[in-house]
Amino acid sequence: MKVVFTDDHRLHFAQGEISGGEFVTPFERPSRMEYILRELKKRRMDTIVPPEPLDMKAVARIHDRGFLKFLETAWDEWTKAGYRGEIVPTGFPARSMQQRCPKHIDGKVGYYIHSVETCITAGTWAAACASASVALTAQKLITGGEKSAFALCRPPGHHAHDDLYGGYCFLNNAAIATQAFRDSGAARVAILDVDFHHGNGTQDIFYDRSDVLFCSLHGEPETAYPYFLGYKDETGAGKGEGFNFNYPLPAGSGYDRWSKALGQACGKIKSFSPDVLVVSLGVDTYEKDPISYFKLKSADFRDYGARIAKLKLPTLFVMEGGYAIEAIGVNTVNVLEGFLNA
Ligand code: FKS
Ligand code: ZN
Repeated sequence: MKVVFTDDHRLHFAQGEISGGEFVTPFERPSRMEYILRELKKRRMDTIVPPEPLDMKAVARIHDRGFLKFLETAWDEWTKAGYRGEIVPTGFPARSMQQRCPKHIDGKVGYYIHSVETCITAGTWAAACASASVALTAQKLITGGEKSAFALCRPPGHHAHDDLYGGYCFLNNAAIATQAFRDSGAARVAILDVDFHHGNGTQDIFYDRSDVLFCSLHGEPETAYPYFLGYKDETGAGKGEGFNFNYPLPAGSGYDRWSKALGQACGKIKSFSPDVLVVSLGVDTYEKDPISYFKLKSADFRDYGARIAKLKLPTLFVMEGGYAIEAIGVNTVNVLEGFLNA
């Protein structure tokens, strides 16, 4: 399986993440990629392909123009306003307020963000673009005939809506690749999101569409980030009704429970009979993940990789989360190896 990757992800490394009222070193940090690369090398799965230059038109198929302009110019505007820290919002267009984008950078940040742990820095836009180009290059490999590919994306993407960033995500890599599959001839695309966190951005982007099926297994929104989306009764809207399936699971869920939900999601994917599958691959379902509460063991990742392979679909794996840094490589590559050896 070819792995698409670039070191440009390093351009995004915020100094801080707001967690428990403190500024801590972000959980989503550059070294995550080193652990994954090391494990890929160890298992000789290291055919690394660099991304092609970013096709901004493909990004604009998913994201709002004003949002893209904001991400591109935010750092410049922020520093020109005299601010010296990383970009953190102060006010939000909350319930009962106007949903209009203001002119001042402070207002714009509040308008385009949905959760404040995620800081923008000088290199964030370049890194987000590089990450999207990784996903698009891997998508092209599959459109060109590869059975599978791994887009080793960073920063991640599944929390990014068409016009909102947050949850460590800026551009929705999986959604951009999904739309690119559609635009290059695939009639139906299924997305399976196995990250611990609900893929709120991806769900919202395709919520009213019947050409893209979205299935997500995640911590229940009552007790897990992103808190405001991911309930079971969110099944799609309009034409998209019946093309969105959420499997929220309670704290402490182990592989037993999790793999039953996976079986249900796989059933939905089979009946949808897609041309291609996009897997939002987060390994923060691991028992020792510092910010999540499922209890998957390293061997379980191999097992579910093999179960995904049983769908017998061209499959694009897109990297999302995973914060138990010493195990992130083993768990990620276990999924890929389980898939390849099925
Ligand atoms: C820590 C709270 C952390 C934010 C969690 C974001 C999870 C991101 C992710 C992604 F795949 F996008 F990286 N709240 N006090 O893992 O879903
Ligand atoms: Zn996650």
